[in-house]
Amino acid sequence: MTSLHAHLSQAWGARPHRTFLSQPGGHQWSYEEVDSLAASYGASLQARDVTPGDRVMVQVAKSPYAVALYLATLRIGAVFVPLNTAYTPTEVDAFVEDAEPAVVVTGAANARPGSLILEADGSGTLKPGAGVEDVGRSGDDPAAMLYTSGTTGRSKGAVLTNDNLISNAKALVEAWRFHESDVLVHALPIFHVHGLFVALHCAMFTASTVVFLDRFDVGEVKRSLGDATVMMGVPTFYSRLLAAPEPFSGVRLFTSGSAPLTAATHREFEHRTGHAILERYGMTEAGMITSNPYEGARIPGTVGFALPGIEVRVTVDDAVAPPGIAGNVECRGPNVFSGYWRMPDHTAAAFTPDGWLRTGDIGKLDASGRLTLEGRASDMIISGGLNVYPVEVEQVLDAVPGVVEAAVVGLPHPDLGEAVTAFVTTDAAYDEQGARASLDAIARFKHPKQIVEIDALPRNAMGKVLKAELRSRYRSLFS
Ligand code: MCA
Repeated sequence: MTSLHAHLSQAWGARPHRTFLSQPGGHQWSYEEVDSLAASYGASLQARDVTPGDRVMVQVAKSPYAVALYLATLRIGAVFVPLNTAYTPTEVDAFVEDAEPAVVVTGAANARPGSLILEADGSGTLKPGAGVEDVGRSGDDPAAMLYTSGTTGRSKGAVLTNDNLISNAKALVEAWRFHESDVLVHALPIFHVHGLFVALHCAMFTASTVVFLDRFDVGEVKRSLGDATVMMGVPTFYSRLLAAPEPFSGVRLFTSGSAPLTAATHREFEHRTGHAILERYGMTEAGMITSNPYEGARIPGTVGFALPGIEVRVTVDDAVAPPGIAGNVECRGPNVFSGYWRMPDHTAAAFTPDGWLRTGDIGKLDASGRLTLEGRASDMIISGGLNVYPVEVEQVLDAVPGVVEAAVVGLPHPDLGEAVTAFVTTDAAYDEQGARASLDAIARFKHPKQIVEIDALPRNAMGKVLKAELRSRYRSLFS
């Protein structure tokens, strides 16, 4: 029994009638119900000639039907490729070209030639079929591929195996003491590691219940927390909850990740609710890597210790750094992905010669092994838990008539943590409306919250744009 689906179905096998996805004011989906829908979707995909190892690309609204489609893909041994629903057709074209999916499933609003349609209410052209038996998969076989953007602007498909996902889920269940009586408030999207693998897998591996919300709505989340024991969120969730906090007395665990949780938010949340948010750290290529302890001090500004079975080290100039010295954070373990899809050079570059994954983050370990992150090696921006690579936005702006040069940075933002901000030098042909129109080629969460016209971009003697100087000079733009 090595496939992820085999592990999951064994976990809920003894309690098939237990509520899996509970939609407030809506239907309560049992594990059996979701999984038998998955078997039916699996048959439909097989009828479209989807075979093991084929990619199933999915850009659909969050719904129980979408969860069933994920499980269907696992059941037939295909590779699940979820996409952010905010991606534009132009962005999706690039993913389709790269992944060569056997099937693309979208909502009607994002329909593309030949795609199957699945709406949030289950309607569309993806009809349940007769049912399907699980296709056996080994632990090394791919289960999912998630796209991460890169410093070059070209997206890379991170291939995650069955074993990657199984081992990480088990580590989290153990570290966070997940158990069958947990009720998890789920307000995250399900096209990223956080909402799909961290949150849903913890629930599925323990056959516990998920209060399944379409999106983060602060009122709905607060109501749902009344009957819940766990919530997982990005820091923006917590800063929004702080606007009107409550004791949330039934909740045993709040976790935060995908972006740095400020020490101020951590302390304020603890002061006002009594809960010390447990911050953890991960990345698409490795799932979850470290976590603050369930028992023991959750120290604001730190991301805790390596999860069970995972090793973390810090290196400087290729040598392992002693405690207290900041350097490159690297990790190793069964959680680490198998590589980037059809990109052997990028895959090789992602690992050290002795096989550790280079996370791209800068941090330091203390003598007890607790990790503190200090920054990122790249200019990547994390806005509301979503990664944005400046080069992607700069490429669009550079092509706008009237833009001479563009530089994009993340600036501190009270709600989103960092806000995408563009600095442009312009000539007479520039108008901001035209620039905004060009940005429609990329997802709206990547659009600069402000485009600032300046006389000249600060540069060093080599002519390189000094982004740190822009960040420092304009750090109060959004405060
Ligand atoms: C929405 N908008 C954003 C963002 N989200 N702009 C910048 N950054 C964002 N994150 C824009 C929309 O384009 C829209 O713009 C306007 O805000 C309103 O959209 P809406 O959907 O109503 O926004 P929201 O509900 O306020 O969403 C904010 C959010 C959401 C709740 C923070 O972005 C969110 O759920 N983020 C979580 C992302 C996540 O799961 N990340 C995990 C990936 P306009 O008005 O111009 O159209 S990272 C991961 O998985 C790693 C491995 C890990 O460690 O976890």
